[in-house]
Formats: sequence, structure tokens, C-alpha cells
Amino acid sequence: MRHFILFSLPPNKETTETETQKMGLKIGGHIEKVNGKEVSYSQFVERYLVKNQPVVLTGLMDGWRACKDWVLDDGQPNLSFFSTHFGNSTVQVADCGTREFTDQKRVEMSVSEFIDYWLEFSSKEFDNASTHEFDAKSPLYLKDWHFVKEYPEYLAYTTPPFFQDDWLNLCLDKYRMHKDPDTYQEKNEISCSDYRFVYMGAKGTWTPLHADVFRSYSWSANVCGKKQWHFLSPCQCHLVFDRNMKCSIYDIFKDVSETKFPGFEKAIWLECTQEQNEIIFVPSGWYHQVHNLEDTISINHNWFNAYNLCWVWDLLFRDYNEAKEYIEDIKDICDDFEGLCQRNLAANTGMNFQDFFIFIARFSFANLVLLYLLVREYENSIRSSSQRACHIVFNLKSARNIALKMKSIDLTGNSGISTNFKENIEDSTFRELCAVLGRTYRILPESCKLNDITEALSDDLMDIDLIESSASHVCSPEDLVILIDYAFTKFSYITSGESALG
Ligand SMILES: O=C(O)CCC(=O)C(=O)O
Repeated sequence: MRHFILFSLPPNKETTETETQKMGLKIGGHIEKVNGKEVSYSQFVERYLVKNQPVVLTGLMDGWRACKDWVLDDGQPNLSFFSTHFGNSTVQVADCGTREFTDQKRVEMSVSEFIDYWLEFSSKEFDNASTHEFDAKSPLYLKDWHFVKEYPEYLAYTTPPFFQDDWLNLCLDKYRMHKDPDTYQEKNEISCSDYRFVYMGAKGTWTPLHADVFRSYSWSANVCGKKQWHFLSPCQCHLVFDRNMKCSIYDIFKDVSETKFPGFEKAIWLECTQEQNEIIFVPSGWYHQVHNLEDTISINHNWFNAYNLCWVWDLLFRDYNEAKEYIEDIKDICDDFEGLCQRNLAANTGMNFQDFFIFIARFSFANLVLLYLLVREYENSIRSSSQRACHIVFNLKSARNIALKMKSIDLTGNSGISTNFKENIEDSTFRELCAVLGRTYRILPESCKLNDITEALSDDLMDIDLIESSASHVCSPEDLVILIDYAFTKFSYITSGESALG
């Protein structure tokens, strides 16, 4: 991309020239826009997932029910549709004018209440008689609505194939990421246990500067409206932190203190205006701030898979060290210091080492099952030309790589780590996960005719001789490496080739 520097103004703000110099960002370029229908899955992987580059995709939202039901003929959000059909849902709403720690203050209300507020806000009927406590400087923004979990039958949209290899949400459909025995509540956990969201906000609503949860990838589709995005590449992210690398800038358009954030002026941003029916892909670890330039409804998923698993581990390890450092002074008087660090890690980051290890072990087992079934299907004639086999091998290599990194650190305090390949295979939930993953990998073209891999799951899987091996019981990252290596040796005629996609 050609690099050039220009200045960007705060969205929707009349600004004098002096102010522009003070608040302007250095813009080094814009995000590429491509027609998603003209890009193959492997091209998408190679150009954006592997290179960790943002892109805007057009042409991928045809036929979405959301685009019909949620939008009026003039392109405005169909607010009354939401009140009528989903009005009783309870949602989280951000007050865009009020900061609370590193995010905006959140309040809970029903969708009907939010829509009533929005209609009142838009008609600018705010005066002293208003029933709402917020004013026009504090617009409310509905965020993180777990719409798919709440309305699974409604089928508002289908996830575009580029984003379907989503281990995070596939896992959370079947299992919980972290179960804290002290705070666990069945109902709450289930309704909040995914990373598929709807966002709705009037013109002027916005999201502060951040990098995504778990350093996942995200994609965000504009059902209606327009968003302005500002992105900072991971290699420049230190520039938006304070001197201690503890606290990052909240709003890049507001009073950024040069003393506190000395690197900010040097940061070079990518800018993007995302229109209706466009999907933006947000890569791992890119800081971004987002402004709704019009009344906007968007659908947004966070996700990770073998291509960005290392980002998740790096964040977890960094957060663990921070959690440890934070309570270092009570180490000597603490009975279970390591256990406390892990509890704090789970509370702050959403998972701890044990959760992540069980997660990668489970996906390793599922990929081993799929590899085994492919081999059986082809009666051992499969070669590394099979894109599916290559992808599965790539997944296993990625999980193995993380297990190696985990192996190199002291996991004392994680004695709870234990999982068993054989027991997983006997478990119907795990078999469902394998089936969904197998269906997902139909996005990868096969040169030969291949039966639906998932049909084989109804067969007896117990003849997988891997599970009879002593490596079947996995109690540590090292055990997982041994199990994957065992499979790689057994299927060496496939696994010795490099992944076609990776
Ligand atoms: O649309 C927004 O307001 C924020 C979305 C976002 O930050 C994301 O997708 O990561």
C-alpha cells in the first residue's frame, strides 16, 4: 500500500485549523476494500489471516434476514421492529459520554426502553422534562447483545465462510470457557457464553480505543449505517501506552496528554469508512477506535483459530505475569499463591492457563479425529494434496506449538489439568464438536470426491489406535505434544508436507 500522511479530524466535529494540528491524527493509509465474492478461502487466509492485515469485504451479506427486517426502505434502522419482536430482551447499553475505568459506563435496560430512548434522542426532545437521565452529549449505545444465543431460531444472518473456522464460538456453543465455582450461575453463563454480538447506536455513538478480547480476530458487518474506524498496527501499539506500558489512551480525539503518552504523536493510523452491507475484518492485536457516523446496526463476532492462537497465548502469558506482579508482596503469606494468580487471571482475562490448555487439548483431539476419519475414508490413499488434511495438520502443528510454549513455563498450581482422548470420544458433546468442525472444513475444496466426514462419526470411533496408546491420557502440555507427535509419526505420509494454507 502506498503510504502518505494526512491529518484526520475527530468525527462530526467542526474544527479550527489550530485545533486540527493539535488533535489531528497522522493517517498513513486506508484499508483495502475487496469484493468478497472474488476471493477464495485460501486467498483470504494467505492475504489477511496469516499476514494479520485488515480488509473491508463487500458482497457477503446477500440474503441476510437482518438486512431486510432490520432496515427501512430509506436505509434507516427499523427501530419498531426491534421493539415488537425483541422488546423484552435485557441488554447492556453504554453511556458514550461517561468513562468507567477503561471502558464506557454500562447500564442494563430492555430493548423496548432502549428503542424509546433512541426515538426520543433522535427527535431531539431532550429538555428538563425528559424521563431519561442522559443528555445528547451522552448518547446511549447498545453493545454486546448475544443475539444469536437469545434468538437461535430467527437466523438473522449466516457467518461468511471466511470466518467460519471459529474455534472460540464453536467451543462456547458446547462448553464453558471458565467455570468459577464461587460465582457460577447456569442461566447467566449460558446466555452470555459466546462472542457473537449485535451493536445498535445513533449517529455519534462510539467505542473507545482498544484491542479485542483475547487478542482475537473480529469481523463486523454493517446492516445499516456507516462507521469510521481508526486502526493502529500491533508494531506501533506501544505508542498509545503510558511510560509504564500499563494504561492506554481512551479517546484518540480528546486531550491526549503528551507528558503521559509521549509516543502518541508518532503513531501512524489507518482510516476506514465502512458503509452499509460491508464487513470489516479486524486482525489480532490491532488497536482501534470506532465512531458511528450515522444511525447504525452492526453484527460482530470475535473469534480465533490455528492462525491466531499464538496471539491468545501471548496475551494470557503477559496478563498472568501482570497478575503475579500485582500480588507479589503477599506471596510469602499466601498458601496457594499460584492458584490465586490463576483465579485473578481468569477474572481479568476471561480464562486462565488451565482453561486454555483444556481448550487446545480439546481442539487437538477433534482435529485428530477428523484426520483419522479422512485417512479411513481414503483407505490410506490420502496424500498431502488434500487441502482438508493439510489444514487439519496445520491446526495440530499450531496447537503443538502452543503446548511447547506452555511446557517451557512452570505450571505449578495447575494440577487440575487432565483430559483424556478416549473419554472425550465417548462423550456426545465432544462428538458434536467434531461434527461441527468437520462440516466447517467443507469450505476447503477437495480434489477427490469425499463423503461427508461427519457421517462417519456415527460409526464406532474406538478403533482409533491412537486412543489405545499410552499417550491418550493428557495431563500436561508435554503429554499433548507427545500425543500429536505420535499421530504425526503414524500419518507421516500426510504430515511431512507443509500446510497448503499455512
Ligand atoms: O462497532 C463498534 O462500535 C465497535 C466494534 C469493535 O470494536 C470491534 O469489532 O472490535
